[in-house]
This record gives sequence, structure tokens and C-alpha cells, in this order.
Amino acid sequence: MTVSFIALGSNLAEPIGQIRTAFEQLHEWPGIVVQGCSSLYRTSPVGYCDQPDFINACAQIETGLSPHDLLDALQRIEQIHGRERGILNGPRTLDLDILLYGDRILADERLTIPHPRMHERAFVLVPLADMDMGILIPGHGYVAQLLEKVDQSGVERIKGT
Ligand code: PH2
Ligand code: MG
Ligand code: MG
Repeated sequence: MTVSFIALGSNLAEPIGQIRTAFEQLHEWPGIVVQGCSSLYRTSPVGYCDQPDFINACAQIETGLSPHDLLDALQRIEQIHGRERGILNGPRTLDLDILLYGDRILADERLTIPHPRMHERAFVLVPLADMDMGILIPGHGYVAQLLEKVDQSGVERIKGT
């Protein structure tokens, strides 16, 4: 079993509901146990700005699935949420990204771990820090240190989550 961190994001079709349902689907998926969920955050879009705000969160899971089998599972859950692939970085009902998989470093045509932009994205680092400030991102440093370097102004915790 390997501890892995997953980023969740949605900005279409009732995003808060999309994220909550995704937490449950992850937990119910064979070979995945959800160990912790962050708060939910309302975040300004990064990269492609002409789209609605996102809801972002992170989950800590434990899994017996290989990285690629885990990616298959995440893509299946995205499909259940009606994910369509359109504009790069554009609006989506649900995006599930593998951030970390144990201390593995991996890069092929389908999958790069650690996620190549996680260390510079406040919408990833802030929810990750909810779970553990001491997470080490191989090649980049600790979440607590990286958080000090990013602009957190576009990231607002949703009260009660
Ligand atoms: N995801 C992207 C691009 N930009 N911006 C925010 N705020 N949240 C996201 O999840 C996000 C984004 C590509 O995956
Ligand atoms: Mg993705
Ligand atoms: Mg993404």
C-alpha cells in the first residue's frame, strides 16, 4: 500500500457537489482508501482566466493500485462526472490529478509524478497544507516552505468545510 495525494478541481455544474461526490467515489473505489480530505477552497482560475472560479481540494489516499492503474481510476471518475476535454486549462466538471505517489518519481507520456506544476500552485499547496505541512515534494522542498513563496490571494477557504 502506498500513500498518495490527489488534487480535486471543478468549475462547472455545481462544483462543490462535484468535489464532495468525488471524495465519496474515491473512497468506494476498489483499492483506494481515503485517509483525509482538505477543506474546500474557492480559487481564481490560473493559466486560462476567462472562466468561472474553481473549487479545489486535496485528498490523502492509501492505495494498492499502481500509479497507472490509479490514473485509470481517476479518469473513470472524471468520465462519470461528464468530463469533456476542450480548451487546455479550461473549464471542467471534475479534474483529478495525482500529485504524489509515495516518494516515486516518474515521467512518461501519460503521467508525471510529482505533478509538474504542483509546487507553484497555491490552489494545490494550500489544501495540501491542511493535511500535512511536512509533505516533501521531491525536487522542490517542503509544502510549508513552498507556501511562503506563492501568492495565496486567489485562494479562499469555504467556511464550514
Ligand atoms: N486547474 C487547471 C488550470 N487552472 N486554476 C484553478 N484555480 N484551479 C484549478 O484546479 C486549475 C486552474 C488545470 O488543471
Ligand atoms: Mg488533470
Ligand atoms: Mg489539473
